[in-house]
Amino acid sequence: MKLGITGLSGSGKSTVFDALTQSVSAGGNRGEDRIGTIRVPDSRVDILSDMYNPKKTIYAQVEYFLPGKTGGEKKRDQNFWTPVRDCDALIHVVRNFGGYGFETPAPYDDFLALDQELVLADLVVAEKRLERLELDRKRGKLADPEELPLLQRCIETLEKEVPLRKVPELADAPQLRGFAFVSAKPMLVLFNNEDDDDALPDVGDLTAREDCMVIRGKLEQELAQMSEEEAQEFLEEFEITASATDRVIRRSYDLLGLISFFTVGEDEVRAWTIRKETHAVDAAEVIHSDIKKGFIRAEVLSYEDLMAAGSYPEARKQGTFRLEGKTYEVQDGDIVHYRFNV
Ligand SMILES: Nc1nc2c(ncn2[C@@H]2O[C@H](COP(=O)(O)OP(=O)(O)OP(=O)(O)O)[C@@H](O)[C@H]2O)c(=O)[nH]1
Ligand SMILES: [Mg+2]
Repeated sequence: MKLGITGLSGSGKSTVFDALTQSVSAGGNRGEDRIGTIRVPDSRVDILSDMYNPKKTIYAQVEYFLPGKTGGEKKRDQNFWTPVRDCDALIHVVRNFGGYGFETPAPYDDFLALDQELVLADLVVAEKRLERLELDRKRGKLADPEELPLLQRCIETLEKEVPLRKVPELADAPQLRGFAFVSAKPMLVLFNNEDDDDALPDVGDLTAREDCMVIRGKLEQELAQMSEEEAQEFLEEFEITASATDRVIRRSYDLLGLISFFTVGEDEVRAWTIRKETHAVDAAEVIHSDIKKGFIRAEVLSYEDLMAAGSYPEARKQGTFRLEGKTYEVQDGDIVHYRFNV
């Protein structure tokens, strides 16, 4: 999962990136793209690892991407959005702190302002494509008959200043996937609040592809650089229940409809990330294409049932262990052993 961090200039993107990736920006980030790979905290993996004592324990991973070119707002052109086009979702950082040298925060206005930039960027792409299709038509070249009406609907939507993620039929249309529209990407809005403020500003009605939460960027950045002991005291003092990393990852998982399943053994305990409702045979492919090809059966035990039984053999005795076929929908927390044939 790759999450692209975006936001108006000075909203706190670099600060939030440091907090999320527990890194220190060496004197700013002028011009350099930054990528931070973070393991997804999951206590179930910790417990499975204690149980199996494997040679390797591998957590699921999330990548945070912060484009180096933040540009002044006026300098942002099409190229500005190119680097985030391959991200699975956008994290939109919105300034909601003031202080010396800062204008009074206007989070809702700022949120809309950046959203309009996304809308405009997509409008340019869609209109270019429409021109191209018309040219092709005149030359007698056949196009996908479904693409044109979809594209026209995109343009109508964008002209109304509505981001495509608000219209699920457009945001999900396979014919449009190739355009990687930025306003169609799921968005997690992070309001970057003052240290002593945890109120959530308004963003209007949210759709399934949108979510928002408060982060106190500066505070969390400091927190990310503390020792565990120091951090614990700090968490209590500011009544933070989980670090920003944990909270943002969890919300991103939900937003993208992602879940984890596990493989366990003496060699390796590992978490794998899939979308909800993925069939067992497709989940196999995440591990290796051979397992999908030679799929026979999936042996499945839920994490809860394993915990209740205390051990794998005991779960087998209790009958909580199941044999599932290709079309079984893998559930969050399933422990899966694939039987396959190559
Ligand atoms: N009080 C307060 N200040 C913050 C917070 N987050 C960031 N700042 C300050 O706001 C300024 C801008 O933060 P950056 O993280 O550099 O913002 P940015 O979005 O990366 O800025 P550009 O890269 O220039 O677009 C810095 O001086 C930060 O210290 C916060 O949560 N509270
Ligand atoms: Mg920055």
